[in-house]
Amino acid sequence: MEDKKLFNLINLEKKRQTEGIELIASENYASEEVMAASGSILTNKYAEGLPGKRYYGGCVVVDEIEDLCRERLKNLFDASWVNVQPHSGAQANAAVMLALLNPGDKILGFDLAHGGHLTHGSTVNFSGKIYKSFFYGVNKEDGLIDYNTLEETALKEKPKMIICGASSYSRDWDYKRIREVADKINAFLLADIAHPSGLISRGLLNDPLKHCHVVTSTTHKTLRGPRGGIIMMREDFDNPFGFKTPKGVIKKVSTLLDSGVFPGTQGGPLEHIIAAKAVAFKEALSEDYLNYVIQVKKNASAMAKEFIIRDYQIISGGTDNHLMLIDLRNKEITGKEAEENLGKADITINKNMVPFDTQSPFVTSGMRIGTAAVTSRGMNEVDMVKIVDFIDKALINKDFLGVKKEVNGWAEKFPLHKK
Ligand code: DSN
Repeated sequence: MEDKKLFNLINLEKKRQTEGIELIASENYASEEVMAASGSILTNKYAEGLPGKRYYGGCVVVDEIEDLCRERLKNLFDASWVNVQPHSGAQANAAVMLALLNPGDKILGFDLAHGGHLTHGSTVNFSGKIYKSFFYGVNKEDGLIDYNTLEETALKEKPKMIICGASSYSRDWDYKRIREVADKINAFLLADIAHPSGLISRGLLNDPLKHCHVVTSTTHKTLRGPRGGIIMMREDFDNPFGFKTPKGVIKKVSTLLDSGVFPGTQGGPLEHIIAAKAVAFKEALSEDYLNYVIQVKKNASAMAKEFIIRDYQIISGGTDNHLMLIDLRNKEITGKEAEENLGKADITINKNMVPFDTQSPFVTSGMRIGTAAVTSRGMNEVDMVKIVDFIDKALINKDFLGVKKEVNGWAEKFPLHKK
């Protein structure tokens, strides 16, 4: 190996991932086949356009790969149209907005400070700079989505697009109810299912494709694929509003979305990543993966239960999916301190704003925890109780080195990939 410096760093990161406990809710361990595809020779190929309609020669093989990927994704979510080219979830959302909105149009999304995502209208993001954004949040009393405020704001402001989906909300969504609101004002309904998409794909949570016009996701969280994005639709939502070109031709929404990705917001697709997505979708259709997502959910419930026993305050009182958001104020610890102190014990989490937080986003009052990665290593409900014990010991007793030693010895029992 020529580039010793760089590959030594990669080995250090491998050691970190192997010896520690990974609880960042948006991370996971992709399989060796997913990594092999993403590190393959396909990285050399330019393929702007779509299979059969490329702007470059030599695309025969990558056309087959992208078609295989699209078919597998359609099967996984029972979608009739998909685009597998977005480089990330943020890119997928940008493409959808570019395709369906005009600059200055109003959008209504879940507040980032309550658990939403930057690309759902945050003023520091393109979505809040190009479009005029409005927000709904959660109720202060129960931490659940405030559907009444969502409806009131939608009826008052008449946004052209309503966005549902979150990055730190532990409960399922009532897509049907939001669709009813969208229909009253003739708005597009976009669901960004980046976090729970793996659980949704195998029927463990409500199906957004049944009610939302367009659905986006990342592929590297609970879906356990390479880092990337996707866009999906079901046939009944294609062309609900009759988009017309200047010549009066009615365009299908799916055609607009394809152009939103390329040439709208991206150039050449990453065919090596598309191949890795294809591997991940095949895995996600398997019996093994179904058992995996069932266990992810069981592990999150077991962990939330144990945190509650130890007087940690879980926002909304529990979880329906793979994650939980914990308000640390009763423990007199900030999110920043928790992230730093757990890091010293080789436990990785991220600090997170809690709804109605009084701290800045750099400090925060909470921590977000997810079970997708630890479940990939084969951990079960008993192991979740052990992890909560490690966390509690590190945060409360501050015995970082003692806990780190225990964590490292214990993590050894759970290899990243099955042999
Ligand atoms: N998707 C975000 C997360 O949940 O970590 C990052 O953008």
